[in-house]
Amino acid sequence: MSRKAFYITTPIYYVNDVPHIGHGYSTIIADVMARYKRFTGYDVLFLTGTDEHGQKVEKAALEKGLSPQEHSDRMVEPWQSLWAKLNISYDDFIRTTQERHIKVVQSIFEALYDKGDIYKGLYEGWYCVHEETFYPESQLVGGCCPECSREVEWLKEESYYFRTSKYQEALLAHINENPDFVQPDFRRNEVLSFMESGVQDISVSRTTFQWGIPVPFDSKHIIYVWFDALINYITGSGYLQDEEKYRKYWPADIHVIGKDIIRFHAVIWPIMLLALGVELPKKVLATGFWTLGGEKISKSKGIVVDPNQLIDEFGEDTIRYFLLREIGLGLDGEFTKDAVVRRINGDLANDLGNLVHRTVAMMMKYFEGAIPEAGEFNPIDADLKNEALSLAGAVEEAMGRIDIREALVRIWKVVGKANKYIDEAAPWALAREGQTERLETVMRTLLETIRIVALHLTPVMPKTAAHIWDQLGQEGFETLSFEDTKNWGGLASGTSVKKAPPLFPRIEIEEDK
Ligand code: ME8
Repeated sequence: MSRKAFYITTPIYYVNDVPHIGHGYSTIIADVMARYKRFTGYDVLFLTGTDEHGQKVEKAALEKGLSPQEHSDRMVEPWQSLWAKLNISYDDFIRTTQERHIKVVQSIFEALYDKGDIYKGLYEGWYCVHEETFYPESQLVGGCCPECSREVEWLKEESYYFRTSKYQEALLAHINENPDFVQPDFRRNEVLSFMESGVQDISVSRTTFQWGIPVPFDSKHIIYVWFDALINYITGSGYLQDEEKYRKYWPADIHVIGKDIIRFHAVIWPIMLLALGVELPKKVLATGFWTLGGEKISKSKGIVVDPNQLIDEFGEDTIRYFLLREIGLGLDGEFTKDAVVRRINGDLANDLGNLVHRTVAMMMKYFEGAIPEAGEFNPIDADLKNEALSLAGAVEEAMGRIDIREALVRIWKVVGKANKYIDEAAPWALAREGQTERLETVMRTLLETIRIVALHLTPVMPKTAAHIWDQLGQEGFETLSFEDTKNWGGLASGTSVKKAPPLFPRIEIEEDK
């Protein structure tokens, strides 16, 4: 039987600049879901990429004295190298300047034109180059862009329009019938109230600059960058290129996006698909923003946290863990190094690291590392075992809601319980009193619990999970699956643990600054 397919995407990022930690956030969320789904047996397609057309990228290129294509070719590198550094397991990286994408965009534009859903008109109104968005006068704030507060440009040019208004009732019905389509709920309400004021036809072509995909039947026009960019999701699924792949992966299961681009994804994109007669994605998941001093982290505002530096300082798993554990999905979070250090010293060094380190050290001391069999269980052993085994259900439930934070909270509950178990079972006293059989049971119970915890950590902290697996002296980490978290007694007999440096050294804080 063929495995069930799961298709997840990130926003495709503008190449006008290098990435910051906020971009890392949406990509990490998608990566964790992709890894989790693979772990649970799905055939996953995970797509990310770069958005390379439009006035903003053209402007950035001109400022550097490069052609937009040269500029884009250079700027892809910092994105791809950050994803490698963050251990992002994407299956495909799409660039909107690729031939495969250009062809799909042009075909769609032409099909909608032939259908009468794209028509020629005149656009007169405001445009924000930074947001690559048209704004009606009523939406401006103090005459500036409502999103980024920059100055807007007045445009007056011939333009093709997309008949968005025609499909608003159909989209409303879809959103009402599929409460999960836009998540979290409060974002769905935002979309619904935006739609109440009526969806206007949108301008989908420009004539006053060059950098874009030409309208196939009217070379004076280039296609609006958002119309082009949104199509990446379906290009990536094989649409109009590979029928079998497309059938397998489309509709996408989750589009992970930031809250700033929700209207494009929850209104414009589904309407494009409705017009094409293509099934809508199952879910649009909007994340919140990371802020610094209360302001959205944004390269162009000079409010940045360099993810490369952070990874060099703290390690990629720590950053992955921090971003996912610190804030609930959809909410904003303030990024501070102090908060990162608190998580390292608390959850990672004190709780998880210590559990593994203490257990391995005791194993070396009492059994020269050789993993023992367990004897009769006492109630405290059974209690820890049940807690560890019940993690699978709790994690499944949380991940089903894409509540990665809750999954981590549940995992750490077991970590805490295991640390408490060490204190209660007091292996050192058992060793001192020569209660070898009891000591064997306690150590085996701890090791099995750590095995289960390590497996559950795989999607969020793949490197750490592999390190723990190594310290447990086990092999075949790559072939494990979520099912293995449901068994007790999974440690191979006759194996020995291996001593290693602490997983997360504590970071000294200068307290009295
Ligand atoms: O909007 N906190 O690209 P973009 C959290 N090309 N997430 C943040 C963030 C922050 N401070 N800053 C950015 C575009 N992001 C379009 C998308 S998709 C068809 C086209 C994340 O480079 C967030 O997910 O401006 C946001 O939606 C995305 O980066 C936009 O990146």
